[in-house]
Amino acid sequence: MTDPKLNSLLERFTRQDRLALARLITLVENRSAEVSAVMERIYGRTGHATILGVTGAPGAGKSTLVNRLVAQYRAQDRLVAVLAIDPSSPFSGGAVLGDRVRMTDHYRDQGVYIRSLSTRGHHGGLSRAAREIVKLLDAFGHDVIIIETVGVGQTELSVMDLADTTIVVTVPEGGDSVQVMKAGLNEIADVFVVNKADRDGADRIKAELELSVHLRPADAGWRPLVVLTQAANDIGVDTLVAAIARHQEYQQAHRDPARDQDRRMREFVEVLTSELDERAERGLRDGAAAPAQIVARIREGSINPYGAARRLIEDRAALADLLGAIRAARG
Ligand SMILES: Nc1nc2c(ncn2[C@@H]2O[C@H](COP(=O)(O)OP(=O)(O)OP(=O)(O)O)[C@@H](O)[C@H]2O)c(=O)[nH]1
Ligand SMILES: [Mg+2]
Repeated sequence: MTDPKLNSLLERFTRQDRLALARLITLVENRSAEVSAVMERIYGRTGHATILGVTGAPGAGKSTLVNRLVAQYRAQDRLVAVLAIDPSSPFSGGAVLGDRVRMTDHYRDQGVYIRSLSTRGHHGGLSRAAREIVKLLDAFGHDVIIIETVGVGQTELSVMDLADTTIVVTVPEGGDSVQVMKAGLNEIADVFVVNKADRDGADRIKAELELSVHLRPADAGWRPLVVLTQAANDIGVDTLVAAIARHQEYQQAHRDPARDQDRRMREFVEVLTSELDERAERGLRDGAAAPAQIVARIREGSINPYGAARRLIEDRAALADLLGAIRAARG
């Protein structure tokens, strides 16, 4: 993409053109060379949104609940975005669970932006892509951003790191709270939801979760709240909204500068390392001039990768050439 094209796209983005937002998100999904420039330009507009993470076992009712949350925040006249991290294959059309809920209720509402991000094809860069999309949604002017993800793998969990408030959804069915503990979800929860409270055993799960919360040391900070909901019947969702608000107030009152610094540092390290990673890969692919001999020797197997990597890293000029190749390729 040429600079004027990118500029006009960004200009439309700042005028809250939803198509421009969609285009920029697609750039992130495709890991285009322009992503860093885009992020650098929009970053100053971020920091306004409240970011909620909703996670839990497949079929727990996360999407149903997110739908209800969207309705509640819309009733408060807030602009809402939903990012669904979708583990389903693009080919099977998401038929993981036949009855899973799609967030179609709000498709006509211009105050709601819904996007899904497939977990496939990110080569471990899912959390970076998710982070960048959240930044875009934030910079666009959304007040509330809800990220939905199935709490299974490590990458899905790392996405929850983006959230200001993490909501872990459980259900009364067989041993679900035990699964939650095993998956480490109890450690990241700010609010527990026991959904499908119309079914037997919801009170017992709630008591179990509350017990586990109370077993924490008194000085451990925020004690997660436990909320019963019936997302399908729109019951308990207002209580959940109140619990989320309480957590946010707690965080406001207990701002921890050290935690903010850590978070910024983590973000910087993540951006820096993946930037180096992507530049090196592109540089090698686009045939940066200097490391050509090394690449030739790698290909024929006459040098081992460790020796080759060390030589390249220690040769400042070659390294600069390799990492700079992207700029040359773009300009
Ligand atoms: N009985 C009952 N069923 C519910 C409730 N909430 C949601 N469901 C149903 O549970 C099923 C799964 O709901 P989803 O919202 O798709 O669950 P999910 O957690 O988003 O599922 P995945 O995204 O596939 O992991 C649907 O059939 C819902 O109608 C509830 O409170 N009670
Ligand atoms: Mg879902």
